[in-house]
Amino acid sequence: SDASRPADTAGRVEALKAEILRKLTYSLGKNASVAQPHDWLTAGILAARDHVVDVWHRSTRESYETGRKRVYYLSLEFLIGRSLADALNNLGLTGAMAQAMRELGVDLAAIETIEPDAALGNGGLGRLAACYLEAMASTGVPALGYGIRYDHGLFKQRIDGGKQIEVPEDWLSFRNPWEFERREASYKIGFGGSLTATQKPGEVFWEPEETVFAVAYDTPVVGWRGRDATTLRLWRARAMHPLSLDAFNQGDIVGAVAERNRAEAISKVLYPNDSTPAGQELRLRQEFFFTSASLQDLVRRHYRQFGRLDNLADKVAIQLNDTHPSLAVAELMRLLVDEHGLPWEEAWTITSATISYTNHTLLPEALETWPVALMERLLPRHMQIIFGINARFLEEVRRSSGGENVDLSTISLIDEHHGRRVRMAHLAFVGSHTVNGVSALHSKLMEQTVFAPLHAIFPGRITNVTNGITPRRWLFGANPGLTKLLQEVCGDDLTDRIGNIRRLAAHTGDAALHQRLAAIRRENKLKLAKIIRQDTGVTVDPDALFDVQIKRIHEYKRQLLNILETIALYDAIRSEPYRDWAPRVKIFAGKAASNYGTAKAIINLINDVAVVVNNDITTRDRLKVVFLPNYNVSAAEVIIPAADVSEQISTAGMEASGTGNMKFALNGAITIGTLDGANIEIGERVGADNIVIFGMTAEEVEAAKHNPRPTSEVIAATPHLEGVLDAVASGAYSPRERDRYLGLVEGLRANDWFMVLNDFESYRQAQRRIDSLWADQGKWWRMSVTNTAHCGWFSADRAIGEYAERIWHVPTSPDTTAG
Ligand code: DL6
Repeated sequence: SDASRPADTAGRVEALKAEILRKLTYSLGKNASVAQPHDWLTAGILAARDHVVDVWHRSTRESYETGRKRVYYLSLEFLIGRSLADALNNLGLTGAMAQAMRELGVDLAAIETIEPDAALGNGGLGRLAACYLEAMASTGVPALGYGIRYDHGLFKQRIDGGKQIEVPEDWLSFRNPWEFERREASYKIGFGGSLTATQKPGEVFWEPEETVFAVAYDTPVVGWRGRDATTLRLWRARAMHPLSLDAFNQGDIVGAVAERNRAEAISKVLYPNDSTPAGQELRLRQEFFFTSASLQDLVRRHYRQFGRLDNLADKVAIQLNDTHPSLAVAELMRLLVDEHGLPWEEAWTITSATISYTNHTLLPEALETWPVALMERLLPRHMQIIFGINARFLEEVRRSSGGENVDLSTISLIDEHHGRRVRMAHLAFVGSHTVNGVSALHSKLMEQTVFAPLHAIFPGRITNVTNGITPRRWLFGANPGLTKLLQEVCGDDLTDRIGNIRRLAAHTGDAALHQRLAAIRRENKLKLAKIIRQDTGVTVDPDALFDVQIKRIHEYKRQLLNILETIALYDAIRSEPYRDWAPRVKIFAGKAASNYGTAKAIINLINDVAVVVNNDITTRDRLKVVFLPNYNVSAAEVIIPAADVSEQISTAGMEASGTGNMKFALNGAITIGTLDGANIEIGERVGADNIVIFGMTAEEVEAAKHNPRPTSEVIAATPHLEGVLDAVASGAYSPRERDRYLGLVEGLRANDWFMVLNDFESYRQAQRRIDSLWADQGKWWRMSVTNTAHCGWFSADRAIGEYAERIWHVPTSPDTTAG
């Protein structure tokens, strides 16, 4: 997967050695004889970074000189993971760097693993943003990602007595060698205060009560073969007055730094809530902080370059990653009207021609709204602008529809039902030229449900761009063994044209290929088994089927369904121990939001079941259950290439897309899944025989919610279910606290909102289908090959190509997206 040319390797190695030693000596002030692993890591990163910077400067200069349209990707989350291996791979320097380090007495692979994960995100949404920045760099789309430089990313998870313990994450403790602080690029961000109308109609002077600085930190992101680079610009909050000397001199030490603490709290920590809006003032301050800094920055850059703003939409595309940055609509209006004196109508035309919005969830509890009163207090001018947008919008609808057939309360930006709140998704929708969902099903449901009234007014505004993943990190980087084999079969240029992976389909039945694939998988499983042993103390058999569910813990993702079925399997093995059971290792990993009690109880249950199952000698070589602590990007890179089965079992209609599902399938795991999100599209591509689908459809779920079948009836009609629920509720898995799961089970018996009971039997049968498929290894590997062969389409390059063509209207370089 290394893009380096063998011919110049020797020269490169020598040059890299010299660069590393120079960094070690002059940037870190260390002598090689006393350097610690961390020093070597930093020196290696700094050496690699120089190469990235060369690309970055060329790329930025080129896009500036040609005046090309640029994409600004606003995201409150970027879940990056580690960067060194990825950057080296993209630069084609992996081999040379490994050799250079080796000659310096250092093991590159070992030091790569001490790079901390940059975990500035919760899950899929943040990881998607990271994949897209890399894919834009790989497909020649000039782009800048804007976000927050959190001092502390997503918490670290420890498992203590089976329970999740959250520990603060500290990725910056050794500083961040990838970034450049840009003190000169700092902006004032206002909060609160008063408004005064100026002489000019429509223009308002806002005098904030509080002002903080946003300071930029830039990280270059290099694309494949080092052709181009994009920028990740993260904002850090700083106080205007870091210290009050007066207070200090009067002995008020705490008061002296109060302003500083309040200001810096904004970029202190990532909100660990996944799919639920955090109803906290600090969260709103974070959203406005990074949105305002980003817009001030891009407007200033544009104005400096072109000296005018009427052509903003020709040169700038702003993509809102979910509703977190949707204040961009109001902030861009404020900048254009109040700061640049444009008339409202013109400003509105520019704003809505520049902004587009991606929706990532339809869960009603996850749709952001903010109380009008809070907005008025914190952002008085923006609230006024939102009222202005809303009044014009509603008036326009009323006029054009003649006031008929439109319930204005459903489209208003203000929800009047729950104590006046601003609907952020409505704001983003109305202020955008295009709104996209992230899988075909999700986009269809957007039209039919949450956005139906707006869709009726703006038909054609909603479009779909099914998510994608970068094959550089998730195949070439994470699974070098498979990549090498794929290059042999599909051609060396597979890494440039992921579409060529389809050539593998001609070899579906090749037994020799199956054997080689099985050997590669086994190696990957051995590596994972070692980590499992280190982290959980459990020994697992690499020849067992590795059945994996890794993602945030959430009721709709249904880890509970998985563990309940595991219990049923455990019971079945115990009652017929002499049957020929396919040995399985059930692998779970994922974090629960710290305030999400049910999700934490599910983690606890999985761990409790693991203790019982793993210590039972009857089932010992047939079933193991492990919960790997502290799931993150780096863990996923080891787990995914080792998976035989990929669990994608969300309640249909609830998982917007999923991206883990794509990574597993590309690496050859067989999906067991519902007809939800992108599972459907994976199924369409690999064919119904090569995926194991079960459960209710989204329509059936919807119908069942409106007309629920009594859970007692469902349980009575489902074999094994009562026994499983009883065991859990009565403390069979929590003997020292027998009622630990009483609430969890009672909750299920009271209401099966997530269709865990309803889908149980169908899931159980699907698992038994998996067993029989596994028993026929020839068939298994045919399925696996088919999955890999047909999942190149889920490349982030394809997704970025669609955004570029249909939403941003920017060209991509044709050679990378081809195939
Ligand atoms: O689009 C990326 C990712 C999807 O793959 C997941 O299906 C979806 O759950 C996730 N959405 C969120 C929503 N959070 N908020 N707000 O994380 O987006």
